[in-house]
Amino acid sequence: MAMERTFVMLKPGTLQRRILGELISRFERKGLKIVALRLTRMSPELCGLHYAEHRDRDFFPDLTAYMTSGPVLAMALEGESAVTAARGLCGPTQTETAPPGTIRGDFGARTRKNIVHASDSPESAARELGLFFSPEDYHNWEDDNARWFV
Ligand code: 3AN
Repeated sequence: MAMERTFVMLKPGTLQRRILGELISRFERKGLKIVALRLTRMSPELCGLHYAEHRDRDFFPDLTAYMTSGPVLAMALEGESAVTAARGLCGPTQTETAPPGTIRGDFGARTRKNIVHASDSPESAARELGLFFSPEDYHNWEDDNARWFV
């Protein structure tokens, strides 16, 4: 296992439904360390960069409309195998069949109104973090509880 940094984004529906705090808690309770946090509104250009691999998909216009409809919360999280850990908390992409216990299984009803994003590899995490954060946004605070999570 390796220490990793990953990117998680809580999408506009999360704020609308007032479940932002509840979702942040899930990542904290897993033992992941928040090292950067930013509430921001995505532009269509940023959405195109973030979801570059989906630009030609039929759902892309809907995805862009949703992602730019309100603020998102961008998070940088650190921990052992943080990429896999965060993806596991989110659950599979198909929200309709995501298992209970995952964020998508517990809070989401439709894939097109997905409420959370988490990077799928350390390489994707580095690229996506670069779209949302500058080097000075990171806080490398001492984690006194780290020994409980390894
Ligand atoms: P994940 O978010 O699990 O990494 P991706 O990268 O395949 O999954 O998809 C990015 C986002 O695009 C999804 N979270 C969802 O909002 C949307 N999306 C993906 N596949 C579909 C689909 N078949 N129909 C509608 N929206 C989709």
